[in-house]
Amino acid sequence: MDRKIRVLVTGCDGQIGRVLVPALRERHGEMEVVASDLREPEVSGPVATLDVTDADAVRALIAREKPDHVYHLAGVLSAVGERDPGRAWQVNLNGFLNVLEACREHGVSRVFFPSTIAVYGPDAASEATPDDAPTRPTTVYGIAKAAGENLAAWYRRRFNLDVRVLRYPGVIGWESLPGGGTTDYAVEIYHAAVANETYRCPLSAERALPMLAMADAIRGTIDFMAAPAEQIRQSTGYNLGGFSGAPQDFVAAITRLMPTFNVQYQPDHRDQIAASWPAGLDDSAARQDWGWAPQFDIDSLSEEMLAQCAAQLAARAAALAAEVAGRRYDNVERLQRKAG
Ligand code: AKB
Repeated sequence: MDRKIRVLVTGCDGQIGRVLVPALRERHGEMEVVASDLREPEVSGPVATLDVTDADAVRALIAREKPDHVYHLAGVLSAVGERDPGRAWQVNLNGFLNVLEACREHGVSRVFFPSTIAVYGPDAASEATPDDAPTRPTTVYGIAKAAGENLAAWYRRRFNLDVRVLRYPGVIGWESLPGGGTTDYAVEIYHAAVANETYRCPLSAERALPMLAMADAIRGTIDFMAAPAEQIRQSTGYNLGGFSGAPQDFVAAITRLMPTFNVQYQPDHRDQIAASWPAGLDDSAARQDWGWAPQFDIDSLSEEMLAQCAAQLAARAAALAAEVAGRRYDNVERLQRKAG
């Protein structure tokens, strides 16, 4: 365990933050990792409320906590961003600028910025898209993230601030739910399957996108931030590849284990967003430079997801049964007291 590093995480209650914070605490020590979010964070340990669009608040928190590393996860995802472009821009770009400025002023040594496959647009090669493919995104989310990547590069050049950028694909884990993204379906589909529900899929059956298991995303992020600076040779951001999957591939992987699972395709605006993104990534630069290697494919991930989502559902059902039994017992007691 490396106890010498103090860490601040923004957006800790998001899909990745909920899993990254415990992993960072395992590595650096519980008291060394401050978890912040817009509202009082749900995790225990050192926490703070932080609106990243408030530059003074960002500066004050960084001055107080004196982190060595900042993982800036606060962000608005693609589907929500298209509905509220002003907020997406405010949070995803201005929020990042506030964090970078405060980090520069207060001597933070390393900053992590989560970018995305949404920085690519229809002009990039769709299969095995390399890191240096053109970034001409067609969503506000992608535009703000591409600007954020360039801002990170500027802070590296101008101030020698070690800002590291990964381009995440859709991240799939059972531990937390995504909110407002185009790739959310790839988590929701497993929860629907174990609940024995028909899943209404917002993407068309054959719409392939790059995907990654949460466990791989967390390990990759931590390894990336721990890599010696001389191994990081990126100009903008590294693709973090896992596998390529379309809704029909997830359905096939699920029905191998749950043959009665049923899906209805009802493509909506998210299908259009997905159509502008790559189907698969070339992540050879990350593999070569700092040893990235994902472990899950769609079948091994599906086994894990179904087992874990089913266990969660069973635990929720057991908790509900205990609650109902408790209330019944209280009611019987109350009635008995009333009667006697
Ligand atoms: C989204 O769907 O918006 C995100 C992403 C791919 O960046 N999961």
